[in-house]
Amino acid sequence: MISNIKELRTRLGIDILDHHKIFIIGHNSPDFDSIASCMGIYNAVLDFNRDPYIVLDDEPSKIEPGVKKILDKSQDEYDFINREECLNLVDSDSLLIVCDTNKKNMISLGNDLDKFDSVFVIDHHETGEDTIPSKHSFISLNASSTSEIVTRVLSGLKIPYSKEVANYLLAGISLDTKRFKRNTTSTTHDVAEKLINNGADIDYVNNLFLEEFDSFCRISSLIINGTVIKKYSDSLLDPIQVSFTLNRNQPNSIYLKEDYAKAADRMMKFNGIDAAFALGFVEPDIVHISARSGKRVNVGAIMNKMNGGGTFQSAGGRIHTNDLFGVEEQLMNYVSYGISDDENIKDEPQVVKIQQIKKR
Ligand SMILES: [Mn+2]
Repeated sequence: MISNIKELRTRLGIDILDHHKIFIIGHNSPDFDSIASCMGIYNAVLDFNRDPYIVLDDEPSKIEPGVKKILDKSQDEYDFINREECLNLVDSDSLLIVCDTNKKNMISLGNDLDKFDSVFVIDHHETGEDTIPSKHSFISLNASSTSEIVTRVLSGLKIPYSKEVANYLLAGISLDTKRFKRNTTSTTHDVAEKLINNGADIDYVNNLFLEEFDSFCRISSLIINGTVIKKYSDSLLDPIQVSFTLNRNQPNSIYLKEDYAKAADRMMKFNGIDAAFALGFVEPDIVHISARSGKRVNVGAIMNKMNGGGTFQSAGGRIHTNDLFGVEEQLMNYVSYGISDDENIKDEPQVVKIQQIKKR
């Protein structure tokens, strides 16, 4: 185990130079600290003239909005790959650098560690039974965050980084210190000052934290202003109830695909809702549908009818049209195909061919 930053810089530099492909991974469900430290290390690898990749295997819709914003903005400059792509690229000359965790079960490559020639861990959490076996590790419980450690690596090695990376690293520190209220040392403040001198902007960082609130408000307003609930069985005590959410006042509004998924997820939390659909434009003329259900309605079957797809409880699709209400009406008519207590539905030949909704 490496015991100080100076040794970390040297060891890391040697290990990077010793390999050709450098894979960098943070913990699952990335936060500002893990993604920022991965990006900081990415810059170091580039400076050493090696090929870096950041491995990210989370489903985009499940990534926290502030982190998602960083990822979307960085898409062109960083090589983000998923676990499968990584396993296709990895060879005997590959190094894996793990940032902001030291636990096997916290990374998507936890069971693939033997495929790498060497593993290097940089972290600030306690070790335990599940700690990744690695040739080199720097785990400092005194550091406020992995971003703090990585910033010290970058400045010690005089590796240049953009003001965006400075922002993300500052966000990482700010997250793990609850805005500099916990776990800080004088080093934490020195590092923050360095980041600000390198272009980090406190206002930008604070706004990143509000991203989640923005998304919460957007989805809440979509649900409140645009949800209708329809009954699909005549059982008085236990009717099948399906919700349909779309922006009824301004149907042309464009939302993120994830917003619809989250709206449908949120509707499913209400007692008495058996299935939830959220739909609307993701681009002009492209309607996206997210469908969720419990045990009584097969939304996969319904979305198949709409030329989409998915599983019993989670499905979706896209339709090229500018008639959002037309899509909703069609969806409402197809719900009966998914009501699962009708045993015949699965074997029924698809007599009703879906009509492509015509563009008006
Ligand atoms: Mn952290």
